[in-house]
Amino acid sequence: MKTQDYIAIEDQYGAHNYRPLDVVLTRGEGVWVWDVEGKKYLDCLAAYSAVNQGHCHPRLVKVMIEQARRLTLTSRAFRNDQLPLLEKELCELMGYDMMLPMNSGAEAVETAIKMARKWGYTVKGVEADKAEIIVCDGNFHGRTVTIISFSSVEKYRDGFGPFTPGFKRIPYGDAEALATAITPNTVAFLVEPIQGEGGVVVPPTGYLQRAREICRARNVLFIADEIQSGLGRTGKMLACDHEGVRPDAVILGKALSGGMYPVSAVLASREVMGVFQPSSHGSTYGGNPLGCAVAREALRVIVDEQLCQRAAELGDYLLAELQKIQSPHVNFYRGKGLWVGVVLKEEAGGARRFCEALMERGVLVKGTRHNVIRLAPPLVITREEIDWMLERLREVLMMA
Ligand code: IF1
Repeated sequence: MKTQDYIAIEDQYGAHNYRPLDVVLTRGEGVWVWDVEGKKYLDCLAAYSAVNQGHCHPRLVKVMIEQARRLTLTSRAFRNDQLPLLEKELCELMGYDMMLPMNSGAEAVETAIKMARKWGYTVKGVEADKAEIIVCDGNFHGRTVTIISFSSVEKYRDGFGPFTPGFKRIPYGDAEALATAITPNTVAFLVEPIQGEGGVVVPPTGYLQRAREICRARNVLFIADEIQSGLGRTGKMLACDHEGVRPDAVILGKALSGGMYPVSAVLASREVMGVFQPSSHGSTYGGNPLGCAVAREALRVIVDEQLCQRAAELGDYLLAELQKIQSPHVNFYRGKGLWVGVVLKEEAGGARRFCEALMERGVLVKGTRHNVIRLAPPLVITREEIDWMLERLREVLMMA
């Protein structure tokens, strides 16, 4: 079957909730993927940073296969011998007391929301059903009804009401707006240290630190959604590390399993995570031994291959080289680590045509917010591969 055959089938049988580029991938290795026609591409999206370790990392494939042969799912009605080890290793690596495993990122965000509310009622003393959580304009935390309830993007919400109350939105990057928005009923501030969907928006230096201080002073939980920004992408294990900020809770997903299998988690102190009691929360697949074994190895790969350091060094190089491209279409470049947004001018006509032109030349990227091209290759990329990508980017950004 050819590309068009697969597309025709998907058009007929698949829900049309995406408009992907017309490339049908069948194989991946490191930073490279191949389509069904045998054409090779450099993957500069890395499945929205889930594949920081590179496609089909041999160590992850090995653990996945071995664990699949041994035991894959017990449910949490029984214990398994992988979950305790992931709990210990992840908590020690990140410096937290406790963790709670889930599967998708959205589920982990929901978990953090439930945790914050329960903490508000049982520890902070907020009156029943009055808890408020503050979030930011331009946020992206997932697709559940509760999460889209506080999205500022109309197309994520349109037709899906009624929505979950209890959220208040403030401008991103504005710590004073946070101070003003907090009331005695505020239990948490939920924030992305860098906004991904928003177009790789890096907040002003000092913002996270200031927000952290405000939350501490006002007895509000500071919760960082590091699902996309965490695990090396920005050049540190957590994006909050750039400002020496330690959130009350951290949400992880995506690269926690290196693209093998969905694994997400919430990390917090004993005081906060302690609000969960038996039967108060859970998931059939959450904490399953297959996912846990893969996540343990995915974390070891990040450490062993020094992916944070690689992202920091190569990210600086990428941004510096990009800034040399005097494109008539580019407004400016921004980003941190191996996570860069090419912000196009309004007249450039949107990111899609540039993404398509790059695809023609063997580079896969995805636009966000219509006028930002996002570059986020697997962190195992080499300098030579970045040069290869830059050559093609130069060509495309200089076209008419
Ligand atoms: C899609 C965006 C990226 C996330 C943060 C939670 C989640 C995500 C910070 C939910 C997910 C995704 C999902 C993907 C597109 C994508 C995305 F452009 F939409 F915003 F990455 F930039 N928190 N991000 O970025 O995690 O439940 O999906 O596992 O197609 O919706 P999930």
